[in-house]
Amino acid sequence: MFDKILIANRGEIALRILRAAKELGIATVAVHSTADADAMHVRLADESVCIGPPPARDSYLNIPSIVAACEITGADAVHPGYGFLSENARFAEVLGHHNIGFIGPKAEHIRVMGDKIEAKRTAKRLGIPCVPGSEGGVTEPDEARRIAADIGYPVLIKAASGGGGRGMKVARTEADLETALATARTEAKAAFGDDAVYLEKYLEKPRHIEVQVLGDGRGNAIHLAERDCSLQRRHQKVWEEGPSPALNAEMRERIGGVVARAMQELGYTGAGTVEFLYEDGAFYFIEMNTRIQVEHPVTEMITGIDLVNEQIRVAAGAPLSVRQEEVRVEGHAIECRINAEHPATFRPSPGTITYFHPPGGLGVRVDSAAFQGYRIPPHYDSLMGKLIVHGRTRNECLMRLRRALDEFVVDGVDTTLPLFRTLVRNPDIQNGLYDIHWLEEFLKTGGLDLA
Ligand code: MV4
Repeated sequence: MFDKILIANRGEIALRILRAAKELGIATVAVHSTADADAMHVRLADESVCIGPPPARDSYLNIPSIVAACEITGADAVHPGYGFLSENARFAEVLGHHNIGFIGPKAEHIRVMGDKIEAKRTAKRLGIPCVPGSEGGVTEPDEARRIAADIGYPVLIKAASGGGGRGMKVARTEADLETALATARTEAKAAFGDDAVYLEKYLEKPRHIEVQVLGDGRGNAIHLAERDCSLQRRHQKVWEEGPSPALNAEMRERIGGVVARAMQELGYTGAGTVEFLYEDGAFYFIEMNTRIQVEHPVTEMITGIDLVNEQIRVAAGAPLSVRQEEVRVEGHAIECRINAEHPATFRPSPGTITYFHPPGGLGVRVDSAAFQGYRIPPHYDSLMGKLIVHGRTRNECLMRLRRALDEFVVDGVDTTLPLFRTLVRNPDIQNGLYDIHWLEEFLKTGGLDLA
């Protein structure tokens, strides 16, 4: 097992990793920018190293600084969290060259899944159902027209280096296609330095359902059911829950089994998420994330399995602590991302938290690095904390969530708490009847009346 882990991240996920390391008896090193000198992750770690000025590219993304912090402190592994360097294959390789463990998958798997064309090719080869579309990249209008005529309109053009919704273009008819292709390629080149794009059938009203996996890199891989992350705004998840209100136990077993077998064949190491669009009873692979995700507590609450603990164990060469037959989904969990943003305009609201009172009680978890007196710096994302609630049924979970949201007090900055207090009382949400467009539609049609 590792003796000392360096946490190459900040905020709530840095705390989450600290907790897992401490429970394993592993010493911890925090790194921080000058803007985060008084952050909670720095205070709670055994040691800390300042790695640069506030902009992430000069600190949390600075590979030489982070490697130097490992050398100075004698850390023998790095946990990257999510975002920042978590899906940077070169970072994983550089750490390897310095004999430092990377708590994540093999660099090769990060790289494959980072290229959405390669990811889809790999998924297909492993027997995971994919959205109908081009076999690989598309450059020529004639080729695009042939494929689109075959799969049928509308079609979607996606950037190979995209992901997370950036650089997508819909073509509703053949008349739109040539322009959509040219625009998508130009935008992809500008945004990612790579003009490779591919074509897919555009699904009009799917849900976003993602399967959590864990692999030991030595031929054992399991699934931990799914999360439904359909409630998003501008490709930012807002509310995540598991299990999905749209699936029954049989469908869950079926897709989970397909994904676990695929990851077993791939020899995948650590935590990963296989993302699907789900429409009319069918699953379509879109992407795979090779990191721990923001919404991982939803899965922890319904399975009781500590995902970060498992990540650390397998990275150190240990087997998973749990077998597939031992994984049981118990009850229901919902996560609300509490951002320091205006609840209607979503304008970031950095500043000092003058009062902070998180909710508590049975089935209530708050993952946050915030505290009374903390000054939220303006340099990073606006996630202030996550409220995760568990109940024996979805209805119990919703009732408990309503209570927990009413208990949560944050003064000094705007937060998205009022949005959640409205959502938890909405009939469509209560009935689990929503797709990937529901939230944007709700916000556009004035569903959020904060008067
Ligand atoms: C799609 C799609 C419809 N059809 N692919 C957006 C983010 C990226 N991960 C994939 N995305 C989509 N891919 C096909 N073939 C619709 C979306 C999409 C979306 C997906 C998940 C959650 C929210 C979304 C919001 C808009 C579009």
